[in-house]
Amino acid sequence: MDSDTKAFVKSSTLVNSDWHKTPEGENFFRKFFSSSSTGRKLYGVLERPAVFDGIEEVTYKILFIGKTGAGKSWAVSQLAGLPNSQAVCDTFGIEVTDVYWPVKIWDKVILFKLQCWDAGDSSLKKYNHIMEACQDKVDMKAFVFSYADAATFSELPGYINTFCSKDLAQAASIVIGTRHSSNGGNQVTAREVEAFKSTYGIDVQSLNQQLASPHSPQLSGEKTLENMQDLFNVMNSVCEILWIRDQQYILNSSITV
Ligand SMILES: Nc1nc2c(ncn2[C@@H]2O[C@H](COP(=O)(O)OP(=O)(O)OP(=O)(O)O)[C@@H](O)[C@H]2O)c(=O)[nH]1
Ligand SMILES: [Mg+2]
Repeated sequence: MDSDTKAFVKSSTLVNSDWHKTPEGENFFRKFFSSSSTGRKLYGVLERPAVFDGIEEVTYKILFIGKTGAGKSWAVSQLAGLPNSQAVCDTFGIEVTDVYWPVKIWDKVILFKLQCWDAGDSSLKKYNHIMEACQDKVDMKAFVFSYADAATFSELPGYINTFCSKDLAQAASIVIGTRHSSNGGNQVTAREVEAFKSTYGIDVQSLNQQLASPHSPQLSGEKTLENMQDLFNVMNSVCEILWIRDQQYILNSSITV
């Protein structure tokens, strides 16, 4: 892999990861959660969250990459709070889902609009125009594997080599593991994940398979917050990595001016 990719690895804690537990954070997050349906507020193409005036909004394109069945579509559903279908179904073509997520960086609240591009693995490999559209101006590559399927993990290096080509050198990277079980039974071990992290220098975050419960995710109550902790971990890491990448880009530009 190229050295540019490693440069965007999360190296510090800029995002306040416990902000949603503070009165200010909880008040803010209430605008993004609803007690009905999946718990999250969903937005149509022309809609956006009602947020306080003066909040900075930043938009990024994230491409989800991984073997078929790894859980790319499932992961996007989780991040967006969409209702989940358990049906096994390859994604045909490209699906783009907008996910809004507020974070507190130092003393500033920033609203991230993440455009999640999810193409079925077979469509991505088969059609050049799909590959080109997905790679165009992408800000982050989210490599996905399933803890329940070791092959999805062992094939990650091949995907990383393919997608970390020169054209995508400016894009940041993260790895998201789906179907993580806290009670053991994972086909991919914590030790293998740690070894992967130190070899590739890419942050690895996990989504628990129980996260999909349609009745649980309200933003109040200890148990509910615990259920959603992995969602907060993934979203905060994604935003932080993108933020660091931008700061490094600004720094490098100002040095060369
Ligand atoms: N409960 C649960 N189901 C999961 C998880 N990850 C994947 N699935 C299910 O596994 C199946 C395959 O996942 P998808 O998200 O469709 O796989 P994909 O990576 O999008 O595959 P392609 O579109 O073919 O490239 C679906 O039925 C998902 O609902 C998980 O962490 N928990
Ligand atoms: Mg899919």
